[in-house]
Amino acid sequence: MLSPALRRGCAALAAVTSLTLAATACGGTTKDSAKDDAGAAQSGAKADPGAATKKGLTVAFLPKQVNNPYFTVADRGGEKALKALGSTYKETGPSSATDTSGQVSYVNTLMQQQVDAMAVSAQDPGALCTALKQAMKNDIKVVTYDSDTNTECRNVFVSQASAEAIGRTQVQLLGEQLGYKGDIAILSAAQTATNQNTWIEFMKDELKDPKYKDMKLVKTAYGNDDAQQSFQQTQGLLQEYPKLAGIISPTTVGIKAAAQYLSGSKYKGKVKLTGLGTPNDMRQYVKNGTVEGFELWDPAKLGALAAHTAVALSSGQITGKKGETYKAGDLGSFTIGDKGVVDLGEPTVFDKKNIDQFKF
Ligand code: RAM
Repeated sequence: MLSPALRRGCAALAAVTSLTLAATACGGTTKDSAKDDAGAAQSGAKADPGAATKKGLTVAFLPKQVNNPYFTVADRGGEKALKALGSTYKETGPSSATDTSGQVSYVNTLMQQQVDAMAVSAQDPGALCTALKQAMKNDIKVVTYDSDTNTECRNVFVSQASAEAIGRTQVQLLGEQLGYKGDIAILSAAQTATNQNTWIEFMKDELKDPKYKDMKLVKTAYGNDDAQQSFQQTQGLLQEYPKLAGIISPTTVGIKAAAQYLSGSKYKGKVKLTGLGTPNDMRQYVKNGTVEGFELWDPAKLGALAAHTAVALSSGQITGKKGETYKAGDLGSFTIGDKGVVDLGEPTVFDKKNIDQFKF
């Protein structure tokens, strides 16, 4: 874990004073592990940065949930990148974000099919480990993207941005919107989700800052990345805490459902809502005054970076060791950081001034 001093430094860098958040070198949405360099630890191989990029590979995307529009956009980004690299894309995965055993069976099937690499967004950090380790033993490269497993169970984690910046800035946004006063709640996705849980830890740490002394986190609810459950959970939060002042929903499914509920209720514009959403989903709620501002990264770029990382691993250009650098097409060059994590970049804050510039 990061030292408190480093965390504060990272938080300062990520202050929401501009629309684009500052990049931090503070690590991604990853689980701690004794091993620092996951990929290298697995293979013992040496990277050859000059090796030719292999063509004709098959790279499978296994998202948390196939019918989630966020993953549709992300995986399409992966598909486009693989096509440009001369490799084949496939996608498979569960339709529910709480089907952890389903995700394990998909890993096993992909292993039997002898894909060259897989990009996985983990529903649960531990559940997938044994299957992913087995895949790596069979010389299948494993990239996690969006939501990590434990570090020793994959070669590289492609993170959307620094987990710390994502967590802290959502609290900073809500604090500004609330004038730093009132009871707040979190509406998360699945209770096991590595990414959401890591962000929530940073949210709680951010709330320890004295400037939030009049803001109290009263509850964390789970909508399981299901529209109906998220809608009902929002309704339940307002019933349980009628004086609730604000909600943070760090999931594209959750924030959309919460906005839908608030927008049709007496709480519209009164209960503040922020979190992580896609501009396409949230545009109407920003325009009708339900939501002031929220944030996200470009999911298509996350998918593309996962694809490039998988191909770089399969080509031997990288092994997953800290400090290794590789090219990811139009996205530029990336360097692997601590615990085998690569950060895509910086999240963007969307509000009524800029939302029309973003079409995803
Ligand atoms: C949902 C998923 C995903 C998360 C986004 C923000 O689509 O939970 O894992 O990264 O929201």
